[in-house]
This record gives sequence, C-alpha cells and structure tokens, in this order.
Amino acid sequence: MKTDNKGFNTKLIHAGAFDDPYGSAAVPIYQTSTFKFKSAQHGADCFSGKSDGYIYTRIGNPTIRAFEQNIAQLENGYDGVATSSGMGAITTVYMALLGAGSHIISSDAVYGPARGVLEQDFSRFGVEASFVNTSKLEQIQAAIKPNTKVLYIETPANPTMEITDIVACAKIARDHKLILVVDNTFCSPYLQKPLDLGANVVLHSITKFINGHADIVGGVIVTKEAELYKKIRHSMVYMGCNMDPTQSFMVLRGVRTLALRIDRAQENALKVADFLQNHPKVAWIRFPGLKSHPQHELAKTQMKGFGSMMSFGLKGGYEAGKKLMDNVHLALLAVSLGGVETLIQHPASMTHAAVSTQDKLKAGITDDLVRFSVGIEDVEDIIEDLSNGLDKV
Ligand code: LCS
Repeated sequence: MKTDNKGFNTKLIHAGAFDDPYGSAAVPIYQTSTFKFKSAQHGADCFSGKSDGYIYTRIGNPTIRAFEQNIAQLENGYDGVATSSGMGAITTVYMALLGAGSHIISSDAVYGPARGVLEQDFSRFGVEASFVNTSKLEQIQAAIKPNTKVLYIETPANPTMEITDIVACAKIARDHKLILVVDNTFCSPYLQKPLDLGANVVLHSITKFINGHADIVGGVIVTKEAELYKKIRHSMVYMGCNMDPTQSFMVLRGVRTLALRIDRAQENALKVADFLQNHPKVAWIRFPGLKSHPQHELAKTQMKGFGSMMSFGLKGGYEAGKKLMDNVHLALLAVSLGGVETLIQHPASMTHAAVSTQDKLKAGITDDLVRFSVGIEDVEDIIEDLSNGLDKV
C-alpha cells in the first residue's frame, strides 16, 4: 500500500506490506535460502537487473524487503538495507563509505564497538578516525582534513546522553562534501528524523526500540539518495551481514507498536527522572527532558519527545552504583535498551569496556555512570524498585 501521504502511525502498520498471493494479513516468513527461476532466461534477467525477481536470501527476500520498505518510509528515505545486527549496519556503512587513506570523524561517546572497530580493525586497512565531542561544533570543524569523507554522529549519545545538532552537522557536511551518518537508535524515527534534518544516511540497532521486545538482534540502514543506497546494499550483500526472514518477521511485528511503546516509556521516563533528580543519594542525572540537561533546548528542536534513556551517578560513586544494580529487582541488570522492560547497566565495565579508560573519561563515560532504560511497566513500580535499591546504598 502507498503510504507516502499518510500519518506516522498508519505507516507503522501498513508501509512495506505487500499483497501476499493467499491474502495473508501478516507478512509471511519466506524461510528459504533460494528462489526458483521460471526459466534460464528469467534467471539471467534477475541477475542482470532486467527482472526484479528474488534470487537468493542474502541478496533479497520478500519478508526482509517488507521491513526495509517499512523503515525507509518511516525515516522518509529512499530505501533501506536490513542487516544481521546494529554492528552489521555500522560496519556495512564504514565498508561502503571508507577506504584506504580516507578519514572519518565520529563522536567520542558512540556505542563502544562502533568506535572499537575503527580503532582496532579498519585502521589495519588504512582508514583514519578522529573522535571528538560532536556536540561541540568547533571540535568537528577542527578535525576536518582533506581526506575526511564521513561525519558520523550518534544523538543522543550512548551513554552520556549528549545531544548533537543534526541540522548544524548537515551544514558542515555539505560545506566540506562529507557524508553525514546518524545513528538514530536512541530515538527511532518516531522521535527524530535525521534525513529530514539534512543527514545522508541513518542507521539503527533495531535490537532496541524498533523491535522493542528484547527478543532479536538486528540492524538497518536508510539512505536519502539512490546512489548511496546502491553502494551500501553492495557492501551488505558482499560482506554477508543480511537480516534473516524470521528476524524480519519479528521486527515487523515489533515495529507496529513503536509509537505506543515510546509514548508510554517516555511518559514513565519523565517521572523516573524527576524522582532521581530529587533523591538525596543521586549526585547528577542526564536526561534530555530535564531543564538541567545542557542541551535541553536543542533536544526540543530536533526530537519530538525526550525518549526513555537516561544516565546518572550516585554520591557514593561506582561502589554505590554497584550496590544499586545488585539491589533492584524489577529493573533487569542487563545490557541493551529500548525494550518494553526496564534495564539497568554500568557502561564503563560493560557496553563501553572496549574503550580505553582514558578515552572513556575524555568522552564523559565516568566510572560512576549508571545507565537506565525505562520500560513500559507501571511507573509506580519502577520508582518503588529504584527507591528500595537506593535505600540499600
Ligand atoms: N548503536 C547503538 C546506539 C547501540 O546502543 C548499539 C548497541 C549498537 C549500535 C549496536 O547494535 P547491535 O549490534 O547490538 O544490534 N548497544 C548496546 C548497548 O548499549 N547495550 O548492549 C548493546
């Protein structure tokens, strides 16, 4: 169904759906590795591009295409490429857009492995990377070199919750002929549409809000332009980090309720943040919805809501944070985020363990930072759980 002129919730439900020959209301799982050609000529035409028939699931599959077209419409993009994981999306984008001698500028507070793979792996192939605080535009400007090809930002950043100005970055990118890539995992297209704000590529770990149920890992990339889409699809197919049909079926089910889940989670998050900011054992809290967040005003301009992720530190430092993590029971002590369930974790020793201590500190990932992903449970229960945990600290 064409949903170009429809509202976001209508797109969530109908975008990318196709007429299944049996009239199935849900998109079926085409659990097949390969597809029969009608004739030798048809096979040749599929390979040459004269026919758009399916060939082989690493290259394309109807269940996967349904998700790719759904998310492309949600992000107002040209088309989407689904991947095996969020890291699959990130490495595919790096592979497609960087080469020996090229340079990427990235946020210093990106998801640990998104930084680690540049420092430890792409560096072996002659790719240079600089990590700066992208919320400070002058740091981006100062890092630009003649061989800079990509400006990569994550906003809000994981786990510092720092916000980068997408419109301003898009202008810098245009002025210097860079490709602007935005990791939109923390917001999803419901809260933030980077392509509308001037980015060229947006990507997600769909493991988080888009799927939303902590039951699959996956990723997706959406581009604004056809040319970039072709390059990125090529890299995904050749590296073989495709999503599989069952993963696509799961995420198509999860994404239908994205707006409902986020509305509830962010309503809860505002109350949790308010509780934490007034608690005597809490030293600091970073949540874009609080006036105390240094970029609260910027958040209001580029995000439709403040989301449900926050970080905070306790007056007793890491030891106190550890006590809290061991004494909450409703919040699961687990990495990942953006699911229906509330999660708590310690980035310095968990998700960002791959980043050196010095670089963590430079990026603001202090040892006392506790990350909290607010779920859709009854907010009174989430607060009671935190309150009981804090009593034990
Ligand atoms: N981008 C962001 C912002 C992320 O938070 C993650 C994973 C990824 C990309 C990678 O996606 P994946 O391959 O895991 O699907 N973040 C995690 C986190 O904060 N805890 O566990 C995973």
